[in-house]
Amino acid sequence: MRVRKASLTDRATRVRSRLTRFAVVSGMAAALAAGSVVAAAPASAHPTCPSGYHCQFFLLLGSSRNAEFNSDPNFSDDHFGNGAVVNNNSWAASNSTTSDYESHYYDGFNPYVGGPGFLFCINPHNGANVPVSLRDRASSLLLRHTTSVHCLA
Ligand SMILES: [Ca+2]
Repeated sequence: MRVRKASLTDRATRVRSRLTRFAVVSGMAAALAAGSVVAAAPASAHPTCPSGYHCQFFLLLGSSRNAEFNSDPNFSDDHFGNGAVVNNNSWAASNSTTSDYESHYYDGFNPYVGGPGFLFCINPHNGANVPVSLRDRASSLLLRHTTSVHCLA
């Protein structure tokens, strides 16, 4: 009974967060259509990602955030500022490394160099909103020094 109640609560929370996302994205689309917002790819780490950290965002860059100082093999115990779990739930990422580490994101847990599940990477001092096909998939973070991998930003 307890488990069932918890799972219903989780489902309700998820539905609410989807609705919130829909409202936010719809609002942005309307603003874009009205020409009141200039869309531009950020050329630097997002200012809300603290120096030395690798950040994931619930919605677009600058929205509710989680910051990691090191590689993290499992996002299921990490939460955004709004309380939502980070695992399979992020739409954007930013890299404020102070040691030239690239942020490499993977679909599964316990990633390793050359292993399966690589989704995308973010170069030092950059940030990006993740393409729709890669949203809500990142489950872990692997920091790598300068690689030849083509990153989102
Ligand atoms: Ca995943």
